[in-house]
Amino acid sequence: MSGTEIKGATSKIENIKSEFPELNRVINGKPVVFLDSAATSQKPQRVIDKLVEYYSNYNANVHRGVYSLSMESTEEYDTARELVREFINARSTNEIIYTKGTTEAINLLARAWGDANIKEGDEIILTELEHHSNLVPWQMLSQRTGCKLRFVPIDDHAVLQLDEYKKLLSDKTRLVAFNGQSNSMGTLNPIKEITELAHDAGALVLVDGAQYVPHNKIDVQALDIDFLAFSGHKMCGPTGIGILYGKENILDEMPPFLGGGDMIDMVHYEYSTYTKLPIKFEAGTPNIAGAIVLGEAIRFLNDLGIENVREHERELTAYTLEKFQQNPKIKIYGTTDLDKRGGAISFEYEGIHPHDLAQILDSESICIRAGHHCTQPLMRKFGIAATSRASFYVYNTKDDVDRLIEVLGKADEMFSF
Ligand code: 7TS
Repeated sequence: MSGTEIKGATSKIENIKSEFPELNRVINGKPVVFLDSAATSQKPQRVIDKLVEYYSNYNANVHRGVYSLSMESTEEYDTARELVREFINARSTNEIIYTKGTTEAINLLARAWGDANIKEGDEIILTELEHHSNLVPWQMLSQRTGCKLRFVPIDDHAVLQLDEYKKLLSDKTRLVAFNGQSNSMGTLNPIKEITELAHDAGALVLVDGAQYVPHNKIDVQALDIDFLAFSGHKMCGPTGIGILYGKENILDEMPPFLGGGDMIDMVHYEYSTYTKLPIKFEAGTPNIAGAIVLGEAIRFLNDLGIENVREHERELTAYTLEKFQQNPKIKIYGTTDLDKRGGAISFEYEGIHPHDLAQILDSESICIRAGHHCTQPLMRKFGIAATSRASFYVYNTKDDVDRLIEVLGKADEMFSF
């Protein structure tokens, strides 16, 4: 049935599960239904093949060798950077820094930009919706410098209160850092509006794009954001590779983050000078395979069309919310306005602890996440310790949602005694 289910809907993405080997697994006699893509996505065969191709054919260090293999690996590595540039519409590949992931990208920024530009009395605005990765590095910066962190509040539907945001902005604001899409509540935040207001106040903007970039079209020039962080593994790419985008003039002025090989110009015993962007921020042997394979993941998403990805998930989200709303025992967290949310749905099933629910679902090979989703302050705000979360990606189908609903029914029976 899966495959035919999506037909008739407007989604341009047919069932592509067969391209994802792990989704063809059957565990305990049940086909895997993967509903935890907010944590990490599955990988299509062509992305896996690219990893094997790299290690089988042109494994060699980049930017060092004069021999053909090194030139081949360097060319693939640089091509991947160009693919990333194009994907987010950056002006230049100098603006694309390879990192380990979103977490490292934000830490890089907090260290390199933060330490050089932030002083006591300055303010950084975050939101109540942030993942720990976009909280802790700024808390650490605040401890080092004495700057103050302020938080844009959310309403009961986990939507940012922009009127309150406007009140927080002042001539003390140096940076506004927020996620494009919440991993925990699914909220899609108005990037352009938040950015314009920040710029009017003279502040820079960082978008944590870990959940936004894999699912939505992003154009860093049109949005005029100063920094963007995202991870390859949530967008069909490998783990251990991510991106920090930054406007070239700002990155140029920032001191390096890590010191070592490659990032230097001249090294003396007592001091060194540093090379140009983007290598200035890429000390040591980078994750060459990761970068090249991320390039293949981007080609895969380009072939699908990122707008189609968003549309596909929007349909699945609408379908799921409709089914959830028919069951009075399910409490949905976050907004049900499809223009304001993506495909990560946090919910609570009356009388069943999220961890118990996740275990029951697992016994039927349905993978969802239960916990605080690395948003402990947000959970506290809602007066809960955890939620259950189902999150979608390109390979999910309405059949997946039907199986989730079916097993939720079974769980309900088990707990109704
Ligand atoms: N920011 C957001 C909004 C995220 O959702 C995540 C990971 C990160 C930052 C960190 O990304 P990383 O690749 O550096 O780890 N989110 C999740 C999640 O929701 N479940 O597991 C990881």
